[in-house]
Amino acid sequence: MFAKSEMSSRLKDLEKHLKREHPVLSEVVQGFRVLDTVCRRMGYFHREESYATRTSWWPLISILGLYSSGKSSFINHFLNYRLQATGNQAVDEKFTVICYTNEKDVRVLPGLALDADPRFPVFKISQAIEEVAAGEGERVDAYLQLKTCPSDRLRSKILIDSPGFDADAQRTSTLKITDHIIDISDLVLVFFDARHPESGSMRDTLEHLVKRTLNRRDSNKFIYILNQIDATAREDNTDEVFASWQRALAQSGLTAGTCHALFLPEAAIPIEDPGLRARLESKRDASLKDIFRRIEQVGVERAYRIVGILEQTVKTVDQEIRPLLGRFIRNWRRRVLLPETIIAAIGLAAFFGLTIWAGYWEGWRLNLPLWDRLPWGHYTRPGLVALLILGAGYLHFRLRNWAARRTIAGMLKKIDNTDLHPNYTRAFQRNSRWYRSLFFKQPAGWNKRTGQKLAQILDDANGYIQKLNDMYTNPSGRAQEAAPTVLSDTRSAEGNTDIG
Ligand SMILES: Nc1nc2c(ncn2[C@@H]2O[C@H](COP(=O)(O)OP(=O)(O)O)[C@@H](O)[C@H]2O)c(=O)[nH]1
Ligand SMILES: [Mg+2]
Repeated sequence: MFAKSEMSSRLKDLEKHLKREHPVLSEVVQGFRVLDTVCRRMGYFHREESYATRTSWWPLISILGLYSSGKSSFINHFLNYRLQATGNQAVDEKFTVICYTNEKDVRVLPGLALDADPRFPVFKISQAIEEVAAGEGERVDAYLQLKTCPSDRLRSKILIDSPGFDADAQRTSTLKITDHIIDISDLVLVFFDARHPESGSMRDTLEHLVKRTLNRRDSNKFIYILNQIDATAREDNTDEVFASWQRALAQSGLTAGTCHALFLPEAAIPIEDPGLRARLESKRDASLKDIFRRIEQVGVERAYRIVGILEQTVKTVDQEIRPLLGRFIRNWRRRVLLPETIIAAIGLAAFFGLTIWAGYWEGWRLNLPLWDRLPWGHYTRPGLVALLILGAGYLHFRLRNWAARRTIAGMLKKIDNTDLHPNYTRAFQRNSRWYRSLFFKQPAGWNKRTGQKLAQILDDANGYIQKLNDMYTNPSGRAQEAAPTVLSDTRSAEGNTDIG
């Protein structure tokens, strides 16, 4: 019965991993754990449910784009680590989920390993593949791999490198996975190739992206990158190429996001003309700086958001779940007591009415006919009383059950989020178990200390925010990067233009 649940070891893994790369967040896990316990006591969670796993702990930055546009080269450059294979052929057919490790070496794990991983966005990806590749569990390995890398740049974030977007060769499953990745990403870098600024595959890519970006609230999470602009050096027409590329983006219907032009120093062909080189290099540096800042920033935002989720969850438990359970208890109590009162009243009225009408009362004495004929023995009186109690008790408990079922059904109808129905059903049932009195004020599992625990979590949350502020604000003068500014969507003016 007290065997360790899978969830508890999962949370341990999560905590262990966070300790290495983001100690503040690893403390936040503890807050979620306390909330989990509270919810489990109330019957709202079963053993394997947890608020911690409903949160995605790492911001997801996905790198999409055309074949050979330099996605993998960019990742290597960002990580300052030769992690991904690069080349003009399609070197990587798989999506590669890249996350931090403090081990010295890179490890490559098959897609299936992601299933057991506490980093949940990834977990959801493999689920999505399952849906696309209809139950072929092993197929996950064909689409997805996990790489761990010791680059410090990777702390508190997850990158996803993707196979190129290529017109016809694209299998629907790859496209579906791409869509899913776009959905769950916090930042999406879309790479284009300045060598072929208006190719067919570019049009396909755009068309596909447009579908995903229209009407999104988070469409500003897209950054469009025209890579390999060193290729424009020969004809010295960088600005034209950049402008016509931007036009193509706008014409295809992309209305939000940021554009950048760059090239990757490690891969670029040398630029002869020193003046041109200086110009392109400064454009590139501005772009890279801006992109890197955006990447850093999603990590910062995510950290604050998680603490926000913790606080929000405390409020949900205290101001939503608990009151609903309280309402259940009250409704249920009314559904039991009202009929019982009426039945009792009618019963008594009928009894007295009939006996009075029949003239069985002599003053305060009731003379029931046949009463004296009962075989009175030692146990007759207690026997009669017991029978009466048993009968009443039986009816009472039947009524309690019936009322509980009716109340549960009625209340579920008012809870719009059907995903929560099993949770509420379980918690309601816990409150209507046979040994629970009808007269409790607080839901099962809730006591004085529970409130204190929740208050403590909120207190701790303030402490976490403080620590994040200390972490992300630099007291020695870089005041403009203080937390509040970091939280808003800042965009640099240099080297990029917003579309539209
Ligand atoms: N000239 C030039 N070549 C690049 C640049 N970035 C990447 N490459 C080369 O383009 C090829 C494809 O790069 P890769 O990163 O594998 O592209 P991916 O398919 O998008 O991952 C490789 O041979 C890279 O060396 C760049 O900025 N300029
Ligand atoms: Mg690649």
